[in-house]
Amino acid sequence: MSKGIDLNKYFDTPKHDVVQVLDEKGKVVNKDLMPDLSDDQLVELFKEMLWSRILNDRSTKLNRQGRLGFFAPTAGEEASQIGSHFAMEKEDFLLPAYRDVPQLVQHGLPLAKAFQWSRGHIDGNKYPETLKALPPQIIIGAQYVQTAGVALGLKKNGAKNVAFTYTGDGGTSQGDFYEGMNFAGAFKAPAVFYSQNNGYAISVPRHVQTAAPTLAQKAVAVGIPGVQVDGMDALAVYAVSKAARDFAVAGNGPVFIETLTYRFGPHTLSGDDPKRYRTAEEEEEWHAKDPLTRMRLFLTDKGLWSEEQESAWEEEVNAQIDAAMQEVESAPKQKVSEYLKDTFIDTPAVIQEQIDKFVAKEEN
Ligand SMILES: Cc1ncc(C[n+]2csc(CCOP(=O)(O)OP(=O)(O)O)c2C)c(N)n1
Ligand SMILES: [Mg+2]
Repeated sequence: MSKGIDLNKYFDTPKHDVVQVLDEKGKVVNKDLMPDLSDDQLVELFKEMLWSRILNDRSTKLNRQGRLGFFAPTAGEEASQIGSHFAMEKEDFLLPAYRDVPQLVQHGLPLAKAFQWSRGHIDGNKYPETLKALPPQIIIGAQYVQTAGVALGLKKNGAKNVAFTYTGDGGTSQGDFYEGMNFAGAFKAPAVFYSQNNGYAISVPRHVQTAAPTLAQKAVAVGIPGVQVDGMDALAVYAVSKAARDFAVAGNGPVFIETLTYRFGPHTLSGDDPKRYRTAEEEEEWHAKDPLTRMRLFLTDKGLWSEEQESAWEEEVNAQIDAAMQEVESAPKQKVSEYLKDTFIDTPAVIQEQIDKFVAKEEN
């Protein structure tokens, strides 16, 4: 039996409050943290969130009609996704995961490209030169390592810009998660790492995923700040993100942010049924925290938003989506030969043979 050392005393969880600005009724609960945004900016933030919800709903329908392919629902995560992106500058670099298409489009990716990507068309991965972003990462955690590299590059080039990346709660169990944050921390690289904790990695609940009481505390091991924020509160997410960006640009190194959020829909539209692992009560509890509801109440209370404005904006967004879809559906179909041509700089003979075979087929 061991003597003198009580390991139970060595469990350590930093005690910090979850950052919150708005409560569920849209009331300001923390005036000191109220971000410095003009009325126009507050409205813009809400309009982007609403845009994201409409895009979610339309993408779901388009997928069911067979007009879109892969889609990872985003409803419920608007404060986390749009609130964080709102703190990004155009020249900042975005490294998203598969659920982060809304931030990508807000960062400058044409919506039609996002739809091409969903449909598996290679043109969906060909980005405008000016867009500082990589396509959505499917390999869980890989974007954390890439972000460390991008951020170090920004630092070495003397850019006053930051790399922003996102993973989920499940992503924090991957080796890449630690490697990326450790490297960025060691080199004081300007990065903001997000874990959007929506409670589940597909069907695996957060508490089964890791013994760590919070995900934010995973930052402690690599010596960088780790902040837990109410991920249903866009103003809180923005406030923390803006502080993190300022911190990184000032040369203090990276920040890790855990947003406490929820996805209202399934993991993806490829066969997941959340009813098999979530209760209706739990879903109701989270719907009561809907990020759109509290922002809408907040703005309406300030006289900045009305039902008429909302209907007009919905119409405009739907028209944007229709136009992007029309562009995609009238574009030439993907050719297998094109896809193969893009795989190598110097095409090996065996691939050339396949290209020739497909070209012959496509010409018929
Ligand atoms: C390296 C790797 N392992 C497994 C998968 C399969 N996979 C896709 S999504 C997912 C769950 C991720 O959950 P989380 O990180 O919480 O993100 P969320 O989808 O909830 O946003 C898994 C295991 C993958 N894409 N990459
Ligand atoms: Mg998750």
